[in-house]
Amino acid sequence: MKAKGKISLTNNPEKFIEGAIAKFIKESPANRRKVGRGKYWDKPLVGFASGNGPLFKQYKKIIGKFHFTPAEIFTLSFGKRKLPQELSVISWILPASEGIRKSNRLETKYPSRLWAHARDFGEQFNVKLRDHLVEILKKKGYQAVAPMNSPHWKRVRSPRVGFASSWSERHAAYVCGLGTFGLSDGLITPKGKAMRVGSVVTDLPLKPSAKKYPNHQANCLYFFNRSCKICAARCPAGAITAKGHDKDKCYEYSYNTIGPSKRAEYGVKITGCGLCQTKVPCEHEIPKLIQKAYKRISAPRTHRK
Ligand code: B12
Repeated sequence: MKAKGKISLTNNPEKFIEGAIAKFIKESPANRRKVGRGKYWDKPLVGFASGNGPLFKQYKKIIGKFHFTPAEIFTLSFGKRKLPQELSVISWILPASEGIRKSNRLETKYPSRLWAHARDFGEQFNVKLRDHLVEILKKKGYQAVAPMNSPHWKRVRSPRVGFASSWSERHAAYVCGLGTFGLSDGLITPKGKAMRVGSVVTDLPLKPSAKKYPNHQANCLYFFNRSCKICAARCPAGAITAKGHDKDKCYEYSYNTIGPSKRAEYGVKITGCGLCQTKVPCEHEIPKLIQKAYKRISAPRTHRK
């Protein structure tokens, strides 16, 4: 007998997927910190999009020809004959827990030990989460692929956009209505920018999430009113200016300048940096001023006397 009120994949697929992701975050031992108590990631944000939407085609121009459409990664994974008419994209945001964020807020030069652990072990959890969701969907009879876990995914060095890859998790999250890009390039979501992202492409039909933001930079205070730039002041590599994010400087600092000594000290294979993601107004929320503006726009108009 079915448990009363249980959300199934057939009666509410979106809620079912959200529940499965939230449950894994809550229960998986891989989300438990190796140092101290607590988790790497808090409750997620989850969004959905049609894989056939026009933005994925536009990404061929915005990012580069090398960026997969959902249909391309699906075909590479399962062959052309398996390509259905409709595909869906599921994207999630893993907000860094308060302890991780707090520790990095205190830093001015290097990422904290906890931040580096979240970058390394927390992303290992994210890899498991992608596989877990693919497994669940397969058990229910649907095909699914996590582009970033696929052998077809690759890093790309493009002459036009610099460091990139054949599937950008943030661009997928943007299509799923989960946030917009900031001056630092970080995706600013209702749970902020101190987070990691994941996604899966599937043939399970899902209702696309609402598109909440007016443009792809709307949640950044600098793009909103030319103020802030706190992420630029926080960057120890001088990689962020009014012109945007210098990926080469960012890479050089986090991988080559601080990387070798901190990797050994913290016991990780990769440290990240993330100072631009903490102690900024978009760390764990959309900046308050922008939230107010959204409320004004969506508030019902009252009759003036
Ligand atoms: C390559 C890479 C890097 C490179 C380059 C980053 C970059 N900007 O692309 C380097 C080494 C510098 C880097 C650094 C870091 N990374 Co990194 N990295 C990646 C990786 C593997 C691929 C990114 C990719 O494909 N980018 C594609 C290019 C084109 O993206 P872009 O240049 O940012 O895109 C711009 C344009 O497209 C533009 N745009 C122009 N016109 C339009 C129009 C529309 C409609 C849209 C939507 C966009 C758009 O908007 C964007 C922002 O300016 C992803 C994992 C993944 N598969 O996504 C993680 C990822 C981006 N990194 C991540 C993180 C956390 C970091 C670090 C904070 C390190 C750390 N963990 O401590 C730093 C700083 C990140 C930053 N400020 O962007 C997270 C992002 C989380 C977030 N909050 O945004 C990701 C998504 C990993 C994950 N799974 O969560 N990273």
